[in-house]
Amino acid sequence: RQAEGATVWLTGLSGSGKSAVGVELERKLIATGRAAYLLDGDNLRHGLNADLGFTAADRSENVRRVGEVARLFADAGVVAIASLISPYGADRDRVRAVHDAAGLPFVEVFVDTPIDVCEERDPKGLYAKARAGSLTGFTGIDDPYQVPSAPELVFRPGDGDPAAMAEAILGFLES
Ligand code: GGZ
Repeated sequence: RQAEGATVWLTGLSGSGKSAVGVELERKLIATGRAAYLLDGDNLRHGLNADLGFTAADRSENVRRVGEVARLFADAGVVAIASLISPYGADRDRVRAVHDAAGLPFVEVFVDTPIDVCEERDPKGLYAKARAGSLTGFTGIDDPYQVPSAPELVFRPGDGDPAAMAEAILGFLES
């Protein structure tokens, strides 16, 4: 096992900027010669998790699977960067426990972008659909998001752009 392996777990609402932070973090890690791999929830739903929807049970299974994949990457010496809404605290805690049991660092990062900001961005028009009732069970509108109780890092929009947030995560990883 390589000592550099770790999992950075980005959690937050749709449109919070998780993926943008993940992309920047992956890019910066690779630029400094480290192995990193971004596991993006939305992308993985086309392959590994193509059988899963957005019920509570399916979201839990989605988080469990990506958590296991992240652990394998971390075990191989890669910095796994997971970007999933991961709305349930118990599911995130289970992923943390799996890493703890394996002696692998787990860094939970709460991308705490308020819902009104996410809704204003609405890059895919999903909030508009959820408000109109044509998309049901949307996180933050008519489905829960449980705020992390003890994340290693929290970012709010005033903390800077995704590159600045990625830089802060890099600093945390190095310390
Ligand atoms: C939340 C949904 C939903 C519902 C589709 N609720 O902003 P996006 O589009 O690109 O990212 C969201 C993505 C969420 O997938 P995750 O795997 O991260 O979710 S979870 O951790 O809860 O399993 C959003 C889109 O899928 N999307 N329907 N109902 N987000």
